[in-house]
Amino acid sequence: MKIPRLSSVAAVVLLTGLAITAAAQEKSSIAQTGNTISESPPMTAVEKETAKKIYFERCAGCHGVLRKGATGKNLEPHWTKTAKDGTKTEGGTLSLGQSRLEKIIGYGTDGGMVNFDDILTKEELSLMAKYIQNTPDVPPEYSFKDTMDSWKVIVPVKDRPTKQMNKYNLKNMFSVTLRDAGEVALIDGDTKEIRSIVKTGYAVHISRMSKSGRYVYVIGRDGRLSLIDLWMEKPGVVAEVKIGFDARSVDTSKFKGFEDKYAIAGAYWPPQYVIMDGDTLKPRKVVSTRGMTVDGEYHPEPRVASIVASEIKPEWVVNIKETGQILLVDYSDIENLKSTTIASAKFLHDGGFDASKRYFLVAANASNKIAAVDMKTGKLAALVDVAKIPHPGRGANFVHPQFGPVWATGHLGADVVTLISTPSEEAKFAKYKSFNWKVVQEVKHVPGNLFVKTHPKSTHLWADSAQNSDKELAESVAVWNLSDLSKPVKTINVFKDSGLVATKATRRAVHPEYSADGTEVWISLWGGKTDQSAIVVYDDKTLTLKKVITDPKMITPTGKFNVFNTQHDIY
Ligand code: DHE
Repeated sequence: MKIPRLSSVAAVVLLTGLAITAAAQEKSSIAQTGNTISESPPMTAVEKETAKKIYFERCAGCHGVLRKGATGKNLEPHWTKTAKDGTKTEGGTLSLGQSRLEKIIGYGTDGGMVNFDDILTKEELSLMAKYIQNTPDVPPEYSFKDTMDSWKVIVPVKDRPTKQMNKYNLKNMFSVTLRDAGEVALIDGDTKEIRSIVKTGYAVHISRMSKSGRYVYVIGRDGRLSLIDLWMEKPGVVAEVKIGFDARSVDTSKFKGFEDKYAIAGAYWPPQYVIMDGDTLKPRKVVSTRGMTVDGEYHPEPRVASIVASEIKPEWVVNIKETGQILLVDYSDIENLKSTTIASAKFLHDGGFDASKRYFLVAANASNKIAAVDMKTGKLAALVDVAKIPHPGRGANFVHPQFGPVWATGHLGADVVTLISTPSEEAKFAKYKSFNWKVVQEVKHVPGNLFVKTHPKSTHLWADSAQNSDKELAESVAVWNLSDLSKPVKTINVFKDSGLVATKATRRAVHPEYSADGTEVWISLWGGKTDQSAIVVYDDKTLTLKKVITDPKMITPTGKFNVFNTQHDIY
């Protein structure tokens, strides 16, 4: 299956669908021996600089800055340069060489590598093929001082409102990622009006809410963290800090007594996390995540993937992608920081809580596993084998008619939604105990699923297929009735419903998100930077179209974060 690019202009486009299997990954880390490897193709300083920028923006997300491989394949020169004698590597896939690399980058592969022939010129394809046969550039480190120097308070705490100054129903506000614009749109969930468009980091990624729901934390792929105060008459950015050169995750302190006190953000490069004051983003601590993988090998680039705040202890779960180590970082005394290291499986990515919020379930995506951490005991509760490349987003929790409480994950690389039974302390669920941590059902879907979602008040499960190579499937979502998961109750072509003018561009239907009261589902129609995009709102009960929100400023909408649901981890 050739997986298409996510967005024609997205800055960092390679997604988890590019993953190779754990077995192949294993092979890719074995140094090639015995072959005589050719010299790296020469490049001028200008060519190198250009290629370095393209690599960082478009390739590093999956392959890693040091090219050790994670979701994408290892791209170190011993794999990419031609073997002079033509002998094969242990994977059988011979070191690649210029012409083969150009083809792979241009057209993609069946293994999941996306095609770049329509965004990179022929010259750029050739340049990138040369570049990855050369030794990787090691980007600079980013110190506590650098973080401190980047810190800006735009509106000091003393000048901020002491009560909500606007009349919006903040609970039902949505913070919407406008990915390629480097902005978020704050959209009123009641009126569907855009209340504010706020400049944030480059290729902005996710939003998270403070425990009180007053502050929105937005992280850009360039490591820029923006703090938005929803109490201002016109909500806007009140503080900013750059936590590294490349980042994906952020959360805040949610334990009783620490509400809104701290924020934490995780960097891909340098591999580290930063703890800050919650209301000003003043940096307090930078902690490196370099260290040993669960297999006992040193890794120089273990990137910080998802971060989530526990509500039962003053702790954050910090998932380290390449090492497969899950850290429980205790923020009760940040001067004397303690953390627990839990070994799980490599290539940790995204995840969410079970319904009781005692367990955090995270995808080890290129290992085809889900790891569950018990937040109460601070131990690994389970490591569950699942189908290829799980990608839960935050997952979906509901009570299965036959198996009791389950948590659902979709898959990029398989045509199922997996349901895993989760423990419950409620007496009425005791009868399901024997199913706990087992895959109890694989619901038939299509590959290329990025996000699944339901709501405690809903009777439906929604799943997108945004990464499917079929245009129609990429533009559609499937909905199941929770009482009968044998087949979708409806497959909705969101693009057709939107009434947007059809062009060659795919408008991917991505990331279902509920309104605060659980009655509506919002879905982004994600086109390229110059295509008209929209958010399409459905009535969750009748599964009928309610509203199409579109605006020239709505450029590449992707993730949508309802304030109340994000604040309380409702999914
Ligand atoms: Fe994401 C969550 C990493 C590409 C939309 N994404 C996450 C998380 C990580 C991650 C680690 C979990 C954050 C957390 O919970 O703290 N994403 C990555 C990548 O490394 C990757 C694969 C490639 C890259 O180079 O960035 C990538 N992600 C994308 C996209 O292209 C998506 C589809 C569109 C976009 O806006 O960038 C995308 N990722 C999202 C969304 C979430 C997310 C919407 C949050 C889901 C939620 O419901 O909370």
